[in-house]
Amino acid sequence: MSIWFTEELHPYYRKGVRVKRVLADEQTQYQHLQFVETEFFGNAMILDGIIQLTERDNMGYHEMIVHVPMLAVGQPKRVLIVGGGDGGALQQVLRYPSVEEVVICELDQRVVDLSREHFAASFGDPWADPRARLLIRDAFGYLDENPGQFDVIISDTTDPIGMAERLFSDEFYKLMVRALAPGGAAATQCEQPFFDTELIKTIYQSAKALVKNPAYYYANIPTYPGGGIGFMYVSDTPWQNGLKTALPPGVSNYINPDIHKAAFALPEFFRKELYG
Ligand code: SPD
Repeated sequence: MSIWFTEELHPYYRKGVRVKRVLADEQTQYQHLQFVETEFFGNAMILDGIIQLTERDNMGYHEMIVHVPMLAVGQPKRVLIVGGGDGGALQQVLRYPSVEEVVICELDQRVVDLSREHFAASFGDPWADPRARLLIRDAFGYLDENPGQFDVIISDTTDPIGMAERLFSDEFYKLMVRALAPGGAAATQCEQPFFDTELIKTIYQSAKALVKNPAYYYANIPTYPGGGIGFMYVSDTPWQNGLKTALPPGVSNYINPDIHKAAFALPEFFRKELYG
């Protein structure tokens, strides 16, 4: 049997992966959740028809969204992951011996349960680490209740559609920066320069009003639209501080010092749009 899964996040662009079999398919309280085994990319999680991660190419996403702010801070102790129920970002955060607690604020328990089952071969079971604390709740209220608490915040979200749209708002960025400890750093899923130029510009302006050193960076992920995705680094601490810090113990498959630096180099059309 061979099935093509075709994603249409934008009405003018499609991409597809060949699927060997469907592993899970359910409507949760919040979304349509599917896990499939693909022919090339290993197991994949799809939410409301959009690929969130695959076993083969998630490392570009998770290593970059996690290590860039973690390395900039140096010795992060308290970390918050907004979303991230698949466990990929959590696995990377737990590589740091300095980390004492990671709070994961995820809305959908089923994402965690099924990811534990279908991504065990790639992520192990990061949820079993005593430093991980899962909260099944909306991040807005949690951020509001925890000013100045986190050395690093990682906003590991879906695309800005439906309930996730608020996670790309000025209100969210204000709450997130307020929840950072002095010198802390955040990184957020911040979409694709070709398809989402205006959204990224708006977010950059929000970030610029809140912190001294925001910057946009990019990673290659073949199963995302345009072959990659970007992140907004949000901090008073310059991201370049992280270049002086060694990667934590454990295997990195995407980030290295050259990639870390090069990720902040932007194509000219987009650099002009963002930084003028
Ligand atoms: N267009 C797809 C964007 C997916 C971003 N979320 C990925 C979650 C991985 N932990």
